[in-house]
Amino acid sequence: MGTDLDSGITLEELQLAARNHGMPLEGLRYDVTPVGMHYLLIHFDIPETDAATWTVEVAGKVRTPLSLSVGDLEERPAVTARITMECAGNGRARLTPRPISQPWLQEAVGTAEWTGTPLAPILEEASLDRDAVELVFTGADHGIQGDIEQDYERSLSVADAMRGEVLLAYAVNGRPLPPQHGAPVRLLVPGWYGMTSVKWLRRVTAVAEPFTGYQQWAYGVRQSEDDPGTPVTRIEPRALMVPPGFPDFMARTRTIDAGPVELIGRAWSGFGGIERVDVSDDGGASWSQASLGAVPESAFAWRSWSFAWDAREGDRQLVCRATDTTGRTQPIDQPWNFHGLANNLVQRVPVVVRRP
Ligand SMILES: Nc1nc2c(c(=O)[nH]1)N[C@H]1C(S)=C(S)[C@@H](COP(=O)(O)O)O[C@H]1N2
Ligand SMILES: [Mo]
Repeated sequence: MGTDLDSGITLEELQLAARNHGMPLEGLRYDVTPVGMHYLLIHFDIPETDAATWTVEVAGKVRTPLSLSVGDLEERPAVTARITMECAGNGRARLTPRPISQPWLQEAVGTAEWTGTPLAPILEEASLDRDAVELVFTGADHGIQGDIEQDYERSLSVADAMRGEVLLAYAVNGRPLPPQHGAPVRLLVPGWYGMTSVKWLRRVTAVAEPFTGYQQWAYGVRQSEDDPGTPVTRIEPRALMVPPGFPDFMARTRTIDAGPVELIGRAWSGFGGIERVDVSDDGGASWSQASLGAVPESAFAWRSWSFAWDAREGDRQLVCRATDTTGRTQPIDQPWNFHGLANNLVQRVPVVVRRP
């Protein structure tokens, strides 16, 4: 059937996959992902929220606690920024042995225009105590993970939370946030993997000790459960292409007529701009450089690329690989980690090129 995926996906993984959808790769065509095509990741349930009565509390180690309604946030200076978001678990389902969680293949990405107000001036207004080291962001969703009952919570150091691009967002692609993307207010941390951007944001708590909650631990690159590991932060570079030709319904393998074909795709990195994208049609034995689209206006948005492919008859395997301005690139063979995080293995697309 032309698929090399491990067939052992469990019903529990399928249950998660049906709730948390990815962006169909043909969505790479759009500069801004239509909201319904943007990937989704929701650990527990989408909570019931009411924008009319919602408040975000700023509390803990602050001199002036704040309680901000959605109206208060809308009255503050507004910023709209194009931001590519990706789930840290993207690619996990291709690892062997497969880390059991949301089984992303490679589609947990999207780019939206988020509107909100910068967090830094709000923290300045609240006036953090001198011993505050981190801000803990608490969502309204609640559940059990790793046998621990919890609200969804993540923290940032004071320095990271004070970065100018960090927003409390209340709109996406020009409309109020829909329930699944965090209505009525979410945190948005451009350049970082998605877990940091807490949805249904209820509380921002300044604390004097580093936060050690479950989700802070769970997003670490570690080799085993008791390995202290390295926290996942910024998005590793990745390029994806729109698979060319047409698919087989089940296997998704591609068929295309021989001749000139324009391959198109996007590339991004949370560490800096994209420097180059390389394309191979022989599984990575030989590479050519793709043409890059204009440098995006936003430092946190993906960059388009295209490649004039001469599709010769036979079985081909397309591969694309991004390199960012810091020299980070994508592995050809994936190193494994326990939760399958920050995994940016190159995309491989098998294509049957037929005589026209
Ligand atoms: N409150 C809350 N915030 C959350 C999550 C969640 O489950 N609850 N999931 C996180 C993860 S893991 C990701 S990848 C992003 C996904 O954002 P999106 O669904 O808007 O694409 O939200 C993050 N924020
Ligand atoms: Mo995620």
